[in-house]
Amino acid sequence: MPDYKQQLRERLQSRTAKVGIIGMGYVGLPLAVEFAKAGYKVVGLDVLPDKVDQLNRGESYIPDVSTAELAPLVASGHLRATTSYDDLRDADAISICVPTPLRKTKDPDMSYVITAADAVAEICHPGLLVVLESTTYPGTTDEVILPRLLGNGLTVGEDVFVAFSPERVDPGNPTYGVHNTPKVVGGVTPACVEMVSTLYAPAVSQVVTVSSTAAAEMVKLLENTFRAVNIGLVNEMALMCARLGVDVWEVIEAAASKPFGFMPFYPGPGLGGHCIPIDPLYLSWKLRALNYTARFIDLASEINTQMPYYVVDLVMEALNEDGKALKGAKVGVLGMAYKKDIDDVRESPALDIYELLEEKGAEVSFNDPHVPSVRLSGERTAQSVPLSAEWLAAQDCVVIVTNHSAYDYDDILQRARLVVDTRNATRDHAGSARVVRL
Ligand code: SAJ
Repeated sequence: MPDYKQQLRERLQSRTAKVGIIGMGYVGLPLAVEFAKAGYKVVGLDVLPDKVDQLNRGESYIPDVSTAELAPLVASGHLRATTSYDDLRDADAISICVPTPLRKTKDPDMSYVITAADAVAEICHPGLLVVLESTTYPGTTDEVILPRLLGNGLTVGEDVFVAFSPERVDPGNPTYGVHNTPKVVGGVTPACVEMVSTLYAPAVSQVVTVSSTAAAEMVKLLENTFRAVNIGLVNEMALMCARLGVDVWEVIEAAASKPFGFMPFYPGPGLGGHCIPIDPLYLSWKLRALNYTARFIDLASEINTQMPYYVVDLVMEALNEDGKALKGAKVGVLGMAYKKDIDDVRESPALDIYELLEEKGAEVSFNDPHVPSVRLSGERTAQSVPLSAEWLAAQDCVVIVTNHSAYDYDDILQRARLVVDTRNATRDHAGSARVVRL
């Protein structure tokens, strides 16, 4: 019986291993690049032929991966892309980096993970290491991935190795990337932990091992639930400060002067992105199946999802102060992306605010320097309008929903007559506009 663990260890340590990455998105592509830079031969699989063709031309479509960085790796043969799982048949290790969204019913959509797991099971062979990176509920690796691989009569920890390692990619982060963000890993057996640690060691600054795949799955959920719950707390602080007539932004800034035991979060128009609004609901869903209610997660989600309605109420009240009804008013939204200086509108609260304003009868338009157009409900689309003095002056109310750095807030306050600022973006700026802050 060959010693598959020793064979795999040698291939990984000598960098002669072939590594497959399933899903060449904002997680898979940066990981593929770091594995290729570490010396592995990397094959990235994606279902979109255009992406595969673009990658094989050495062209990047992910802002965090430059073409200048990608092209040499493709030219040297260390990185190539494919749409066929046949090209992964001789892989020594495979990382699964596919989406884990929510269904409309707010339940986990595991279809991408299951499709990938079934495909890997078809090509699974003795000596293969399989790592799930997609954010998911504790138990997924052991309950969804592992059984599919063992169907080949393999023994985990002896001739197949299975692990979980949460992705920690923060798109647009200028400081942290795959190479300098510690990588948490958990394996089904100690041998699996050794193999996954050996795989990642040359590609990342630090490997952090935990005792099980469930612990590794839970690490990621703690990280993002921590954010969602603290954002929910500070959003409720904003609602309470409004009732108290206290400036929540001043309170947070002063609290942040405490050098220990405090971490500032900031109120906003709601919770956007493909991580923070979604990951905690994977955890609460799993716990419901275990007859436990994750109260903090549910309460934070309730508060965060009602923030767009609160913003629309602020607009309505601000217009009312001017003797105007929201119905028929011109309202200009500044920023549709879910956070500043990015172009991603997934789960963006700006979309909710836009449509809620429309439902109230307002004449709504938006500007976002990073988002040329957005898709609205009912297959409608809206285009970003040029940020002109005329457009600003023509609005009965301008709502700052995303505080992009590209905006000239002095000019906005000079040109607009009424501004609802949901991000405290105008705190250091002045103009003739009346400003209402969250
Ligand atoms: N938000 C607030 N108040 C805050 C912080 C964020 O309202 O104090 C809002 C943002 O506007 C956005 C949403 O919450 O709509 C999520 O913002 P985020 O800063 O958490 O950014 P994300 O969604 O890009 O989160 C990612 C996550 N990275 C991974 O999952 C690997 C998260 O773990 C990172 O901590 C986060 O980036 C980051 O720190 O930038």
